[in-house]
Amino acid sequence: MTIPKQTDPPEGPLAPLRFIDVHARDLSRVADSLVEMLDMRLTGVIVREAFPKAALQAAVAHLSATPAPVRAWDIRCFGDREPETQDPRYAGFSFGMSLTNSFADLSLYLASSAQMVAALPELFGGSYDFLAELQRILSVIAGRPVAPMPAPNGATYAPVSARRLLEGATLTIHRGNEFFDWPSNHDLVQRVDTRDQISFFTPLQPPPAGGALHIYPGYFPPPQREHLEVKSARELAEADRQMQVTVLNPEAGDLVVFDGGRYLHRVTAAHGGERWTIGGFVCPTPDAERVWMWA
Ligand SMILES: O=C(O)CCC(=O)C(=O)O
Ligand SMILES: [Fe+2]
Repeated sequence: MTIPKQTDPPEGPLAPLRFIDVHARDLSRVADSLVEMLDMRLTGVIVREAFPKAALQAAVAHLSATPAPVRAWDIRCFGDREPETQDPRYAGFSFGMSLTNSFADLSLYLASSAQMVAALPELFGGSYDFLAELQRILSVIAGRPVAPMPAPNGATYAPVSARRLLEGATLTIHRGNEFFDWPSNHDLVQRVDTRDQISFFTPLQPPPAGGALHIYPGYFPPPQREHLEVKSARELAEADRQMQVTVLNPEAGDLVVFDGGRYLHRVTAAHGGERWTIGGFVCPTPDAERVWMWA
């Protein structure tokens, strides 16, 4: 089996992976750690039991209802037009259109974001303010205020999207910094320091098996990623083992914040049930005074 040789990404060598794992009650131990991620002295943090499971389960129930309070988009719908039909081979959905799946014209994305912003207060059962708690935790990690990013004409980027992977669905190998020059990111790159895009997410409901986050210690270019993706799940798992990926299996309510901008990563197929997560991205503003979140 051919395994891609891991090299340095175009922007320079990668540091060895390093994560800090803390319980939410010890959050102060990861205060100001965002700057360490931006400087590549730290790959990420895992904050255990950041959110109550019952509120997260309420969000899954609300989003599963018909009609859903927020429209679901095919997670693989990269392109330049509105997807008309969802592709059953991929069986992955994003509640709230994600910016990467959007187009140069942001109107559809911003309409979807408005729907998510309007739905968020009720999504977690009404009495739990998920967004406020998420902003509080991220602000400790960022060491400065974290808030949803403003958009043109008084609109707002969605601070989070919810991701649903049906049985067998995956998130393929990618890294966030490669999205900055996509047409859909043209407004975003005016508003943030684009040195590094930091990912965050929390499982709403992990699948019984699979659905792990694999993070690669090195870099390989898109053609080799595609070469890997067509391997069987077993071969790809073996390739990942040989490449010494770091495997994260967060529980419902654990918050993962990591350097998904520089480091390639993927989510393995969900098995035995669906995988639900909610998350987005953060970057400091160019003056470093605050941090914007978007999805
Ligand atoms: O599991 C998720 O929802 C997203 C994982 C990922 O690719 C990211 O957070 O950048
Ligand atoms: Fe990612």
